[in-house]
Parts: sequence; C-alpha cells; structure tokens
Amino acid sequence: MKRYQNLLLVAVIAAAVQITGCKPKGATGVAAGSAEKAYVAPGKYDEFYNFVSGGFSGQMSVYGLPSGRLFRVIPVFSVDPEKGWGYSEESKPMLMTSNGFVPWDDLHHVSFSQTNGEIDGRWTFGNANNTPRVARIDNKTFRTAEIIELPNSAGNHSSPFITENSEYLVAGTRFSVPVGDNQDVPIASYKQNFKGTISFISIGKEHGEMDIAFQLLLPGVNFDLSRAGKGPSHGWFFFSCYNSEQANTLLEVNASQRDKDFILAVNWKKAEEYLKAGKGVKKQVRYAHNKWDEATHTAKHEIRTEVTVLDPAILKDICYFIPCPKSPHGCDTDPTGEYIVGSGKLAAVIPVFSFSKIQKAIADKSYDGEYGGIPVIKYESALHGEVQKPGLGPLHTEFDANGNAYTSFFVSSEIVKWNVKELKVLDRVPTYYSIGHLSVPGGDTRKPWGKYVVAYNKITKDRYLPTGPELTQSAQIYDISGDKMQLILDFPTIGEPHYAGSMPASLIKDKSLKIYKLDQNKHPYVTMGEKEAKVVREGNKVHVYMSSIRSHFAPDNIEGIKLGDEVYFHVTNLEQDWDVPHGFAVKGALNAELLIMPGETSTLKWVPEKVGVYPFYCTDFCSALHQEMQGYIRVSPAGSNLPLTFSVGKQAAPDSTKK
Ligand code: K7E
Ligand code: CUA
Repeated sequence: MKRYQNLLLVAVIAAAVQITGCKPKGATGVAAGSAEKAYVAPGKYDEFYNFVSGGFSGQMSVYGLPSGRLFRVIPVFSVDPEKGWGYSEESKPMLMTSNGFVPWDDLHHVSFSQTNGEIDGRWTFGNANNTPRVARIDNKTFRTAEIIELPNSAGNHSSPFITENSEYLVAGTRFSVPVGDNQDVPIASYKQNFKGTISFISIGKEHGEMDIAFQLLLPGVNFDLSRAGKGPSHGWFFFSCYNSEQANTLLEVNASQRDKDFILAVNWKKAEEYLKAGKGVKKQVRYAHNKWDEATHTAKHEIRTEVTVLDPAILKDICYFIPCPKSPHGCDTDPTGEYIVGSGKLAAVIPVFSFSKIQKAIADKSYDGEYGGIPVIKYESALHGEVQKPGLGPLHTEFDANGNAYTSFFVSSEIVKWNVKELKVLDRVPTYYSIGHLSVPGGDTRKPWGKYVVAYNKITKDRYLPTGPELTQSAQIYDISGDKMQLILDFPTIGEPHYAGSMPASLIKDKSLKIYKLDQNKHPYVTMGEKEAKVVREGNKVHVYMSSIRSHFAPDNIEGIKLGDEVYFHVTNLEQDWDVPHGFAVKGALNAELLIMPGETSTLKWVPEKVGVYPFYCTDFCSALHQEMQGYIRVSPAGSNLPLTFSVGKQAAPDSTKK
C-alpha cells in the first residue's frame, strides 16, 4: 500500500511536471511603473555583474543586473569558434581530459571565491557535469584560467561549492560508479560495487591553483547539491543525496520509494586531521590538469596519476546522514550558518535543520542506525522545523540579509518568500514558467546584498516571439527591497541557465584587464614588431611569425608553401590599446578564426589540401580600413621547388608574373 501511494504521488507529480504545473494565465506579471527599476540608461553601468551558467551550452555568460543586458559569453568547457577557444593551438590543451579532447560539456553551477564568507571578486568557478571537471575563470580577464578533471567521479553535478575562505571547492558525483581496479562488473551488482565520491579541491591562496586535496568514498547514492557551512558551521559541508534506494534502472519510480533520502553532513576539518595523520589511501588514477599561462598565452595540459581517498565508514566522525523528505535537490545554508534548508522535489514540506541541534545529536549519539556504515541522525533531533504547505516541487533556496529565504518551486512555478526562524510563508509570486534555480546577489554567502532575486526558468512558452520548436530559456528579475516581491524584467539567456551568482560591479570593474603588455609576452613564437615578422620552414612545418596592427598583417604575401605542409600562423596583435582585438581567418581552413587580444599571440594550424592562392583577413572590425586588413598565401604542388618567400608592402612590378 505504501509503495502504491508512493507510486501514485510520483505519477501525480510527473503529470503536473508534464503540464508544467499551475501555469499562471494571462497576465504578464509586470505591474505598471516597475519596469523603470530595471532600466539602466544608455551609457550607464549596471550595479551588479550576473554570471549565469549555460547548462548544456557548456559556457558561462555575463549579464548586467538589473538591466539583463548581455556583456560576454565566456567559453569554458565547450569550443567557441567566435573566440577560437578550443581551435587555437594555445587553447586546445584546456579541453584535454583523460579521455582525450572533449569539445563540449554541461555547466550547471557557478561559484565565486570568498574571503571571510563574502564574495571577493577574484575568481568564478563552474562545473562540468558530463566529463567531471571544475573550471576556474579569472575575473580580471573573463577567461578560463584552469580546468581540473575529477577521477573516481561520473557526472559532477554537486559542484563547485566553496568554503568561506576559499579553502576548498567540493565536487560530489551525481552517478555512483564502480570504483577501483575491476570496473568490468554487472550493472545489477550496483549495491555491492557502486560507490559515490566527493572530491575536495584545494584553491591556492595567491593564484587560485586547483588541486585535489582528498576524496571521500561513500555509499552508492546520487549526490545532487551542496553548500558549505558558514560562521559557526564553518568546517562542515552539507550535501543532498537521492536514490538512497540504490536503484540502477527507472530511477523516476525506483528512486522515489523511500519517504526520506538524506542530507550528508561532512566535517571536513576532521577529514583534514585524518589526512594529516596519514589515514588516507593513495589510489592510482588518471585525470587532467590544464592551466593557462598568461606569460606565454598558452595552456599546458598534464595528466596526474594519484589521489588520496578517505573512507568515512572506517574513519568515524567525518560523515553523518540526516533523513530528508523525498528526493532532496537543493541543500542551502543560511547566512548565519545555523540553518540548513533541504528541498525535497517530491516533498510537501520544506525541512529546516539546525546546525547546533546536529552537533548535539552527534554528541548524544541520537542515531537511527547506520547507512553504508555511516550513522544516521534522527530526523527530529536535527530538525529546526518544517515550512508547511510552501508549494509544489521545492528546488533551491537563497537568502536576503534580513532573515528571509526565497525558495523556487518548479511544479507550482513560483518563488516563495519565508522567514527562516519562524518558518512562516510571507509572500509568493508566479514565475513564467517552471523555475529551476534562483539567485540573490550574495544570497549563498554570509553577506547577501539582497535587492533582487533572479529566477532561472526552464520553459518560456508564450513569453517571447516563437523561434521554431525550441524557445529561448529565460531569466526574470524580481525586486525584493520591499515586503512584496515585484517582477521587473524578463530577459532571454544563452543556454539553459541552471544557476547564477551576482556580485557588485565594484568588485571587478576597476581590476578588469585592458591589454596584455607586449614587452611581457613570452610566447615562443611571438613577433615583437613588424621587423621581426618572418616565415621559417622546419621540414614540412612552416611557422609564420605574423604581426597584426591597424590595418595590416606582416607578412601579408607568402609564397613557397607546398601541399603536405602544415602551416602555423602565429599571430601577435601589436596593439597596446583597450578593446582592439584583431581577428584572423584563412579560406577553407578546417578550423575557426583566431581572436587575438592586444599584446597576445595566438596560433592557427592550417593544412592546405589544394593548390592555389588563399586569402586571409581580419575578422573583427578594428578600424576604418579594417576591410583592407588582408593578405594572400600561395600553395604550390608537393614537388614544387618554389622558394619560401614573404613580404609586406612589396608592390608587384607590372611584369612580375613569371613564377
Ligand atoms: Cu538545474 Cu542545480 Cu543541475 Cu537544480 S540543478 S534546477
Ligand atoms: Cu584588424 Cu579588422
């Protein structure tokens, strides 16, 4: 009977999900006069940078808040022909993994570096869900500076969440998988052989370099989301997990059987102690670590082979499970660090746990047995209270500075504001439609700025002009400065925005890099000035040391290339002026363009396959004579004995047509 009821509940919710819930009808939801709150006059700056994940686009995009204006798409895990990301020789190593070159991924969550629990503006992190990786973006350059792969992981969803002094980022695996030497096991042996892992990635204090400090080996559940403790709960992490049934098929039913799944509380300071005491076990693995070097403007790819694993079933008092109703998704800690909000996708209440009660429960050993060798704290002993009848399908919660929480509800398509201490619902507004994550500036930190909550929606239906079978994804901005939430703007987004974060523009804007200094360019193929431009043959490899400046390339006439040659155009942008990139593209190249920043060197590999004269040109409108910024390269048959020549400014004489 119980099982039948559960199935029924799943069926009802599944039906609601399919019709996208209680879709608000008719109204646009924007009250007269509220639009001006999102209005940023032409030429004026926004108050916040809004970094939005791109979901299955694999990228991150940066918008202004509250205007919703798009400033930049930062290529992270997916190739981006617009910027040559993953196409230039320098950037290809960034997308290397232990599986080889992976040109795409699925980026769900962004996270900002923090100092004392506040956003410090230095770095933005993002996760790759498919081929488990974490990326670090340098907020000075808005470029991906580092990518680290995660071994023993499959589907890096519960990631990257950060501690209050950027000690660690965590990365919990969504899929449990066989871990260890023999991975050729029956899928039906899930319960015996499949394990979940959580990786703790340390972050270098000065330069942000990422390293896997240790991994925790855990029962075979699906880790979903996570947040670090704050203030009093600093030193702890909280992870939501579902599929405590350990189903290996039809999870939509089989992983929805139990009334409660878990939140996993991790005492990472304790884990550090065990690590120092040498209790970790070194495992042989293979994972990529890729880092961008700003001096050489080139990425380096290496494979690392060892990771240290701690087993919390043996090393007691690192991990505790807390029962949490029905397939928890979001797991969010409030700014005080005392309250942990679990959001069960199929639950009728929102449970709020208390950190001090969890501590007391551990001290009193108030347990309900063990799960996979890890103590399970009694639900009531950890519970602060439940928000009753909040809505349908709670997913994620963020906070303002006044003790209020904002929870997204996918099925009932709304944001609900409630008071964390009192557990009282204060306000609710519809979203259009089917909100996933939401984000308040600083709303996951000790210092929320409040002001806005932004909804990231899965479905837009009738909100925008139709564009064929797929409509744009979208975000909506609500003013939360008053008692009532007020919708002030819809804006379309790039990719599916799972999560986002915002920080005051002042944390980034004055530190934003304007140019790369040419005299500090250490690229091995740099061309420091036009006089150094040259073409050098090394066997069948031809290196073109090319410079670009408004409005020509040097050299711009090249002859003596033969079929079978590999041509490397190393283009240095000699400009030392802000916002003057040059592009570079060559006809028929099985590649993308290069987009070269002032002072930078970038390389395009070209293997011509036909005899002829090929034009190349600048792709970025850089001056009044941008359209004149072009050149030719001549390709002769394989056996040709035409010497290699190159020039710039050498105008042909009327009769020089012989060769
Ligand atoms: Cu979309 Cu954070 Cu992957 Cu919830 S997750 S919506
Ligand atoms: Cu350089 Cu256009």
